[in-house]
Amino acid sequence: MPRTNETFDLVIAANRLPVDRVVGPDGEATWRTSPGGLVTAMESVMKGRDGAWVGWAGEAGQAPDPFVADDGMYLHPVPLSEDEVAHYYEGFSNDTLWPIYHDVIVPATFHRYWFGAYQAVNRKFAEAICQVAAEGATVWVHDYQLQLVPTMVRELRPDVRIGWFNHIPFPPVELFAQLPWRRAILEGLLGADYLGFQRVADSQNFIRACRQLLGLPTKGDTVSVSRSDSARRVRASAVPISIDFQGLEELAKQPETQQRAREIRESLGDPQTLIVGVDRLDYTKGIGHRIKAYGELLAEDKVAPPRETFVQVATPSRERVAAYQALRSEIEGEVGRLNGEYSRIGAPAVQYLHHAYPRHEMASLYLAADVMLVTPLRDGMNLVAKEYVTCRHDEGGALVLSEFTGAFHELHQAFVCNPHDIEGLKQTIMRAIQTPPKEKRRLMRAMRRRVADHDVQRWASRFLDNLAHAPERPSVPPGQAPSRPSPHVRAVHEAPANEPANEPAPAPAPAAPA
Ligand code: ADQ
Repeated sequence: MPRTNETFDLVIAANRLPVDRVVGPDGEATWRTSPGGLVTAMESVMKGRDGAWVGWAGEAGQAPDPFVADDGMYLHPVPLSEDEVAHYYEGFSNDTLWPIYHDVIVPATFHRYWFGAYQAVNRKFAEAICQVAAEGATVWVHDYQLQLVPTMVRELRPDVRIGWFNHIPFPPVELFAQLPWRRAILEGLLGADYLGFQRVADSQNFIRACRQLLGLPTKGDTVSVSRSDSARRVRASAVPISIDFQGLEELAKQPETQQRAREIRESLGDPQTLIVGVDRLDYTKGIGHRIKAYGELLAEDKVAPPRETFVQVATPSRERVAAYQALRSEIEGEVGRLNGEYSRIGAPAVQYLHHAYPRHEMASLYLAADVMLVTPLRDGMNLVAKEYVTCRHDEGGALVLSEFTGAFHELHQAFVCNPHDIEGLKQTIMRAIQTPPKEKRRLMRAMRRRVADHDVQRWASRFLDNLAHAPERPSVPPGQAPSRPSPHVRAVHEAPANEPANEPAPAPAPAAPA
């Protein structure tokens, strides 16, 4: 395998490079690193190491040459053609895998030529990784777009150590089995030494799929893979992602951020309760269920603008995929209907914003929100929930959190909901509004402690530690107990739904979805 002169001990591969193309006043394009959780985490693990990032720069056609970003990170773009973007990214990744991995909330689309493009692009990524990986390097592959990469890299470069992390759920075998390419995907992943998932249930789903669909022996959290010339064990476990607690809390504490939060509230007419939802406009996020519940609360006069004001931020997302176009029409139609019926001049029932915002504006919005609605039907983690509690250094606010998020398995003091249960969701929203501030502060304090102790830097170092020791678990140095119980030891069947201090045991969910 040919290598460039520049090789690195740590190689990150993700669908997107952490950069945005910026065109200056002279018309010249430059690339600027886009701040984000993953970048912060990778910066922390790259400190003192030689690191490179392989990914697509976000525009079809020619890619820029490899370059060093402002923060010193070496970025190696993988060019994708228009067809590759349409078939590998919008098609197979977002219209085949995404629905299958999210409980088939919308039907998945299967096209053999999409899978062909997925294979070809995964090969491009594998080759780019091998070009920049030094002898014996650590390669960390991210997410569902690159599931064939681990085996492709192993075949080209048996000297490197390969880890893969799934940002989204891994589906139960009954759903995964629908994929015509299920064997290829599992075999692609099994090229890794270590596979990290958001929840215990996700890693168990993966291990079960290997056993049932490939007939491979499994024991605990490992899968045995033997070929004529080699026998290996691959370890899969949960290592839930987090956010840069310190960085975001600092931003939320800045006087300008706090001032902006006050301005937001004032411009909304200083409501008694500001209720906020912030999501990518995606059918997994349960935005429609939330709006339905809120509409019924308006109809029943339990909430009324401007006393209660609801702001829904829906970030534009995957706008060329048909299911997302349909979702946008549906949500915007529903918001229009509620506003037509329940708004008064100067007091809209729902304030709907279809925009992306800079980080400081998001932090101000979080600080302004008395109640944050996080109601996905299925979500790998949901960073909005963690960002919200991180910004609440004043210990104010209340988090309504769906039990179908990864975050639910960590933030036990949230006001827990099943978004399919519209009646239950309405009651939970009302409880979040009405619980006395002192009690809410206690709950918020506990959630903040959790995120502060399990931040993104800790996530990244845990992942790399697991990868370095795989297929064994990393051992704790003798005489030194782990500082806190690992988040991933909580198995899903332990039913944390019943645990939140503020929640009575939930009633059984009604069978009919919304
Ligand atoms: P996403 O599905 O994108 O991520 P999420 O975890 O909530 O979902 O992250 C969204 C991010 O976008 C947050 O950092 C949020 O602040 C930001 N954001 C949302 N709306 C915005 C807006 N209008 N303007 C600016 N920023 C906005 C996938 C998986 C998740 C998993 C993450 C990380 O689907 O389950 O938590 O990866 O692993």
